[in-house]
Amino acid sequence: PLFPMPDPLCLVYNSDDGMLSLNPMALAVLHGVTQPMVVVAIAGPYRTGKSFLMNRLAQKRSGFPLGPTVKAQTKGIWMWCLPHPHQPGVVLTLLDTEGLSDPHKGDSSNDAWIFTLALLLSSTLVYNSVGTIDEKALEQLRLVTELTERVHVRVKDADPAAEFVRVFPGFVWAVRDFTLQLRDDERQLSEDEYLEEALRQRHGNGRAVQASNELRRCLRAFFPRRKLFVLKRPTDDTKLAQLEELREDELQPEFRRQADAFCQYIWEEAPVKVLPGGRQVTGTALACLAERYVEAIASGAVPCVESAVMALARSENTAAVAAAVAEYRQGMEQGLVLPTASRAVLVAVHEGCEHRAINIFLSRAFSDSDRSYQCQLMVELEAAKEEFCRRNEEASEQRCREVLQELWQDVELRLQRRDYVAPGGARLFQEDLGCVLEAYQGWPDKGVKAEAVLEEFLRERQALVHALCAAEAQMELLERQRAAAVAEEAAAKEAAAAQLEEQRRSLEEHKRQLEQRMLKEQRVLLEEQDRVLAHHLQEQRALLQDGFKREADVLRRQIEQLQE
Ligand SMILES: Nc1nc2c(ncn2[C@@H]2O[C@H](COP(=O)(O)OP(=O)(O)OP(=O)(O)O)[C@@H](O)[C@H]2O)c(=O)[nH]1
Ligand SMILES: [Mg+2]
Repeated sequence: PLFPMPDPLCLVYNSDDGMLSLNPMALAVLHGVTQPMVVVAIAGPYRTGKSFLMNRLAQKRSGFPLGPTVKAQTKGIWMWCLPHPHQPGVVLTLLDTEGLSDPHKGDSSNDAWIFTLALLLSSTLVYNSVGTIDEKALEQLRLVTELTERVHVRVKDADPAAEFVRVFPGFVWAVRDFTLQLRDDERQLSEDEYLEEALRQRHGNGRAVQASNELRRCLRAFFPRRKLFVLKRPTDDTKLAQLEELREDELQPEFRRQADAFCQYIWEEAPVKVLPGGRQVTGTALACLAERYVEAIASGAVPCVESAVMALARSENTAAVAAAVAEYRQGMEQGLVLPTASRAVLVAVHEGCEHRAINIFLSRAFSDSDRSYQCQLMVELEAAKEEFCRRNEEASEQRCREVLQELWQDVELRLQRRDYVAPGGARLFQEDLGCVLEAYQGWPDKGVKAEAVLEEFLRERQALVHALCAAEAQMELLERQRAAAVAEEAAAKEAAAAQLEEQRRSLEEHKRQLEQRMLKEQRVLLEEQDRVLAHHLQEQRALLQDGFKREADVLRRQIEQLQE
């Protein structure tokens, strides 16, 4: 078993020449996790205690390696999948990333891609920095303003930034070694008030003010869910290098309180990662997304959320069809004893299995807007049903032949003894044939081919009777044969009508379940839309209040577009 993971694994390798690639071992772990995931990523300047904080989220003393020197420790993106401490059945996935702005590296584009990946893969992004939220700290986040060049939400995107709010994670800022008091002149400030204050637009026309205002605007526009935690230094300088070896009670009480509040918040509030449209992301899905994004970056393209989700949908929907058909087959195998007394018995079992199969398909499939996968499912279920019908007929044919064989034994014996050639033989034959037919009629569990097999059987005996020259007997046989043929024709007609009716019912079942599902999807989409609208409106009000009319107008236009 690969999950839960005893130790973190590297998920994204970052080679010395700046190429990103995925670790197949880590992908294998993800592919095996079918539960929904809360994905928490941490990013920020190098050597600022990111890995240490992530280990606390994992409730482990060690895990993500720290390294005591100034040399950057974490490379690429590391992953740790653990059972969620508060939500049963949910997996908490921690992503620890390589620190930004390592002076030994000097490749800011590579930094930006790692940051972008952490952002795209997580449902909550923790940005970790040291000191305070001042101009310098904001400057380190400059790559947020360049995200439009690094992320496309839709394949065809006129205004990529307008869509970010739909897909971006929650934003948690952790400020480490925070030494100031949270006060604004005379008033005590909460951490969140401090963050909002730091993100308020500043008046002034200088280049620097404009640039930092742009960053503030982006942070507010892209991340409607924001939260700040300040943490004191965990211990005094002399012990910092051996943090991992220290007992919990050797850490500063204030740091422990703050770090605990941070962890509680993440465990309680960080949401399960969802795709646009509300679908929960499992480990398998996260692996697919990671593959798409890294592939795009490695090929020099801009990762696109929509196309990654579409690729995921294709593979999920194919799997959903396969799972639904497998469920159907298994249900039929278990529910049927072949041959069935009638086709209706088979159809009743079929309808139950079909219902369950459609359910399984709809619970897994998504973004099947042209319903092509559902059509494929219908075709495959119909083919599977036909196969069961065929097997049912074969079983019935075999059973009927065996029954006739057995019942005919005595007649065969008399034939060999030439009993029917003697005077009165024709009458005797007639009587024996009557007995055989009566016994056949009364025989149970012959299945759907009872009439057809009987007719064939009698036809085969025609030549024999002819040879016996028993005219009477031959007439009798012909009469019986005609009757059997009529019965068979009637049965065939009935079966055809029943089959039409079955197909109609099957179509209705697909339609009914689909309609229910579409109503639900529509509701989720509308809710999503409302959230985005509410966020834009709130931002617009805030901008107007602070006297930023031009920026507010831009948002107003976006709002109008959305309302359309
Ligand atoms: N001053 C200070 N040091 C810390 C804190 N947390 C951890 N450290 C120490 O700082 C050093 C680096 O910690 P890491 O957790 O590896 O930092 P990181 O941000 O993951 O570093 P990179 O992966 O190299 O970017 C270690 O020696 C830790 O013991 C903190 O809150 N304040
Ligand atoms: Mg680290």
